[in-house]
Amino acid sequence: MSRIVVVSNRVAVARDPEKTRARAGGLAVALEATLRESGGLWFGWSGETTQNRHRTPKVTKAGQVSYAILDLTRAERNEYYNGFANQTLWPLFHYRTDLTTYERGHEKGYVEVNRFFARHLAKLLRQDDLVWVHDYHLLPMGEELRRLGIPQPMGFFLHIPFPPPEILLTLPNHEAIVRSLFAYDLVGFQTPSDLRAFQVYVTQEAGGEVRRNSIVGAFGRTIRTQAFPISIDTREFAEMADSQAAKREYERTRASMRGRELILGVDRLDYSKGLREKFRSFERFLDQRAKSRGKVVLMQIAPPSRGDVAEYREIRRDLEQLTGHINGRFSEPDWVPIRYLNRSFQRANLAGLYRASRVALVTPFRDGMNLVAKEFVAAQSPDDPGVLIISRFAGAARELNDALVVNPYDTDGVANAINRALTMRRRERVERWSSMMDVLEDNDLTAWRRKYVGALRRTGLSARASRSL
Ligand code: ADQ
Repeated sequence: MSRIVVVSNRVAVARDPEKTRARAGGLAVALEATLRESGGLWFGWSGETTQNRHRTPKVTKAGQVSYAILDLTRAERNEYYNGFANQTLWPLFHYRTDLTTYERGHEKGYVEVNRFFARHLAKLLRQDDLVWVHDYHLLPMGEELRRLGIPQPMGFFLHIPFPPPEILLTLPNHEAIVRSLFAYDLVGFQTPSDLRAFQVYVTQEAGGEVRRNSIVGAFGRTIRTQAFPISIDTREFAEMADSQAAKREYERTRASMRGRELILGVDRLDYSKGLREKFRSFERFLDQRAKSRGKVVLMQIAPPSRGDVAEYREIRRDLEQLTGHINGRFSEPDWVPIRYLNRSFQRANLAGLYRASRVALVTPFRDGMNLVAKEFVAAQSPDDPGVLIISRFAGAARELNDALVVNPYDTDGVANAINRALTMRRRERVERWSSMMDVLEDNDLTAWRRKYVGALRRTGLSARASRSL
C-alpha cells in the first residue's frame, strides 16, 4: 500500500500518543491514525521561529510514522502566517471583506514559504507516496511540488469555507490562488455549498467547465472536486463523556450551578465565531424573560488565538467589556449570568462540561464545519440529552438539521431559541438528539478520512496513468 504524506501548517509530533490524544484534538488524532494505518510522513511548520536562514527539517520517527518539521524566520512567520494566511485568506474565506487586508509583500512571503516547504518535502518523498495537503496556509503547495517535477498523486482539503466568486474577486490575485488548486488531483471541501462556490468561480471566471461526477477542467488541467464533511470520533467522544475525568468535571460544574441550567459556548476567540452577537442575544433573552434571571448561566469557553493579529486583540477586549456590562447589569449577590473562561481544557474535561449543559450555543457567522457542535451531541446522555442551537452558517448545520437552527444576526431569533431550548420537553429532546446521533455514527472521523484517502487513491492513480501515456 502507498505511504500517506500529510502536509499541514502545524504538526502534532507524537512524543506521547496519550498526551496528543488528550490535548491536540480530533483532527490530529485522525491524521495520525491515517498515517499509522499505511505508514507515513507528517510534514509542516514546527511552530517555532529561528534566526538561522539555512535550515533542514528535524525528522523524528515513532513506529511506522515519521515527522518532519521546519522552523521559520520571524519575517516568514509574519508574512506567511500572520500576514497572508490570517489577515487575508482567513477573513476573506469567511466572507469578511471588511476585515481583509492585502499586502503584496505578504502574498510573496506566503508563496515563498510554500516553495521552501516544497523544496524540503520533495527530498523526502518516495515514488509511490500519496500526498495529502491541508488547509488555507498551503494552497500553492501542490503547484510548487509539481514545479519540482513531483508526479505523485496529490490531494488538498480545505477546512474553512470557500467564498462565492463575488467575494473572492476582491482578492487582487484571485486567479493565481484558484489556478494553484488545479495542481492537485483531488480538491475536497467541507460542504456542497463550498464545492458549488468553487465550481461557479471555475465556470464564470476561469472559463472552465464542470463535467459529470464533479470532474472540473480549467487552466489546461482536469481535477476531481468533492465535498467531504469532516466529523469527530463519535464513539470515542461518547465514551469519553462517561470517563472518570469527565464525571469529575460534570459533578464539579453541576454542584456549582445549584440547580440552575447551563448554556455552554466553546469557541476559539475568533471574530468568525459570532461571539459578540451571542452575548447580545443572551442579554436580549435576559431582558425579555425576567423570570429566567437567576435560573440560567451562560458559560463561554474561549481560548485566545492569533494574538499577533490586531482584530483578535480587539475582539478579546470587546468580549471582556461586554461580559462586564452584562454581568454588571444583571448579577445578584448569589448569581452571575456569564462565566467567561479564556483557557484550554483537556478533551475529557470538555466532554464533562458538554454533558453538564442543557443547551449548547454555537452561533458562528461562518464556519467550515464546527466540530464543537458534533462533540456536544456525542457527549450527551441518551435519556436526558441537551439541546443544540446552531447557526445556519456553520457547515455542521446541514447534517445536524434536527438542532434548533438559527440566524446569528437575528438577536431576537436567537433569544427565542434559547427560551425554546430551555423549555423543550424531554421527549422532543430525545427525538432530536437520536436522529443527530445516527448521522454522527454513520459519518464519523474514520469514515471521513477513509472516504478522502480512497478517492485520492483512485483519482490520483488514474491521473498518473494518463500523465504517463
Ligand atoms: P476551528 O475554527 O478551530 O477549526 P472547530 O471545528 O469548532 O473550530 O474545532 C475546534 C476544536 O478545538 C474542537 O475539537 C474543540 O473541542 C477544541 N477546543 C475548542 N476550545 C477548546 C478549549 N478551550 N480547550 C480544549 N479544546 C478546545 C477549523 C475550521 C472549522 C472546522 C475544523 C476542522 O474553522 O470550521 O470544523 O477546522 O476541519
